[in-house]
Amino acid sequence: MAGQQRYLRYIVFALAIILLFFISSSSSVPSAQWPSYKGDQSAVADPTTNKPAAPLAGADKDSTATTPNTQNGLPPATAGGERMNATFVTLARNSDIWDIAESIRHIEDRFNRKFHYDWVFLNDDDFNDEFKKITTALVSGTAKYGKIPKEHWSFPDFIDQDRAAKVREEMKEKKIIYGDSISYRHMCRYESGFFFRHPLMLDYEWYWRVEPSVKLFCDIDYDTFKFMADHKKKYSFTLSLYEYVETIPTLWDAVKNFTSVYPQHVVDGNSMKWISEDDGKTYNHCHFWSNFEIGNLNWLRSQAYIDYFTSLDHAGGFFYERWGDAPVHSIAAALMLKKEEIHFFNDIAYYHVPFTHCPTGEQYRLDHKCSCNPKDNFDWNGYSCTARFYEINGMDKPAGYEKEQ
Ligand SMILES: Nc1nc2c(ncn2[C@@H]2O[C@H](COP(=O)(O)OP(=O)(O)OP(=O)(O)O)[C@@H](O)[C@H]2O)c(=O)[nH]1
Ligand SMILES: *[C@@H]1O[C@H](CO)[C@@H](O)[C@H](O)[C@H]1NC(C)=O
Ligand SMILES: *[C@@H]1O[C@H](CO)[C@@H](O)[C@H](O)[C@H]1NC(C)=O
Ligand SMILES: [Mg+2]
Repeated sequence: MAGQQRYLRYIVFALAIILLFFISSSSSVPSAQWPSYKGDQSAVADPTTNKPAAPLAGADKDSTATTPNTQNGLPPATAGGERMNATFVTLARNSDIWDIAESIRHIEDRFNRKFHYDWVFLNDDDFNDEFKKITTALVSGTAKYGKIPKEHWSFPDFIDQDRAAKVREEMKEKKIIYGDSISYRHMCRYESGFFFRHPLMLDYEWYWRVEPSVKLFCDIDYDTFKFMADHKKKYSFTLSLYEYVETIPTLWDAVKNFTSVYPQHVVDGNSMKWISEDDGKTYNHCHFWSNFEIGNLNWLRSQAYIDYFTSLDHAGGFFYERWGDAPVHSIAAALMLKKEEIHFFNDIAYYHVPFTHCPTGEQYRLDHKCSCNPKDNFDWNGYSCTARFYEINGMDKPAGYEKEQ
C-alpha cells in the first residue's frame, strides 16, 4: 500500500515537471501582461494625515478568485519634492555586514527607495572592501565610510584604569549584560558624545540611526526628516522602556550635578515629568530606545548638549558603571528640549531584538501594508514608558488601544 502511494506521487511529480517545462518553453505565454503603475503623483499619501490617496481608477475589478490588491498608496519609485539635509547613520563592525544588510534592505524597501538619502557608516576600525561593496550596492543614496579617531574610542586620561577593570570583573560576576565589555562601553560613549561630531556628519543637519538586524513593518510614504523640520521636532522615538538599574546607579547624581552647574541649559516646559515622579529628586529609569532615532544633529552639537556630555563624561560612569547612550540621550532630550520638540513615531513600525513597535489601529496597518503582529506591540505593556509619554503630553492614546494591549 505505502509503496503504491509513493509510486503514484512520483507519477504526479513527473507530470508536473513535464507541464512546467511545457509552459516555460511555450512561446504563447505572454511575458509582459502585468498592469504597470500609472506614475500618478496623486497616489502618494498625504504626509500630514498619513492617509493613502484614493485607489486608482480602473484597477482590476473583475477578479473573483483573489482579493484584488488595488494599487492604492503605492507611491512612485521616487517621491517628488525637495530633499532635506539628512543622512542615515550606522555604527558597525565589518563582521556586522549581513545583519546591517538586512536592516538597509528594510529601510530602503519601506522608505528610502523613494527618497534616496545618504548613509554614513562609522567604525573604530577600517571598513573592508566587502563591507563597502555590499552596503554601497544596497543604499539608494550615497554611502560614505568613516573611521573613528582614536581619541573618541579610548579611555580618557582622567579614567582610573584599575578601577574600571575591577568594575568589569564585578559586573561579569553579577552577569550584567555586556558588563565586562570594554568595546561596548566605548560604543555607548561614542554614541553619547561623538558620532554627531564626526567629520562626515558635519555635512548634515538631520540623522536617522540604524543598527544591524532591525526591521520596518509598514510603508512610510512621506519624508520623516521634513516632518521633523516642519513640526519643529528635535528628537524622536518608536519604543521606550525602563533602564536596567545596575548599569546606571549614579547617572542621576551626575545629571543633578550638571543641572546645578548649568541651570541655564534646563529648558522651561520640558519633559521632566516623564523621567521623574518626584520633580527631579529621583530618576524613574524611563528612556527612549536609542537604537532607533531620528533627530537633529545641530541640537547634539549645541553648547548645551556638549556641556552635558562633557560633564557626564568626567563623572566617569561610562567606565565605572556601564551608562548606555539611551538614558544619556533621553535625559538630555527630556531636560533640554521643550516637550513639543520630542516626537513619538507611532506610524513607524519597528523591531530591534527583543521589542516590537507595531502601530495601534487596524486601518492604518492595512493602508500601509504592515506585516507586524499587533499582539507583539510593546507600547501598552507595563515595562513601556510610552503610555506615560502620552499622559505627560496630554495626548489621547490611539483609538482602539485598549483592545490591542
Ligand atoms: N565599529 C564598532 N561598532 C560597534 C561595536 N560594538 C557595537 N557596535 C555597533 O554599535 C551599535 C550598538 O551595538 P549592539 O551590539 O547592537 O548593542 P545593543 O543594541 O545594545 O545590543 P544587541 O541586543 O546586541 O543589539 C550597533 O550598530 C553595533 O553595530 C564595536 O566594537 N565596533
Ligand atoms: C547641512 O547642514 C550642515 C550642518 O548644519 C551645514 O553645515 C551644511 O552647510 C548644510 N548643507 C546644506 C546643503 O544646506
Ligand atoms: C560636577 O560638575 C562639574 C562641572 O562639569 C565638575 O567639574 C565636577 O567635578 C562635578 N562633580 C561631581 C561630583 O561629579
Ligand atoms: Mg543593537
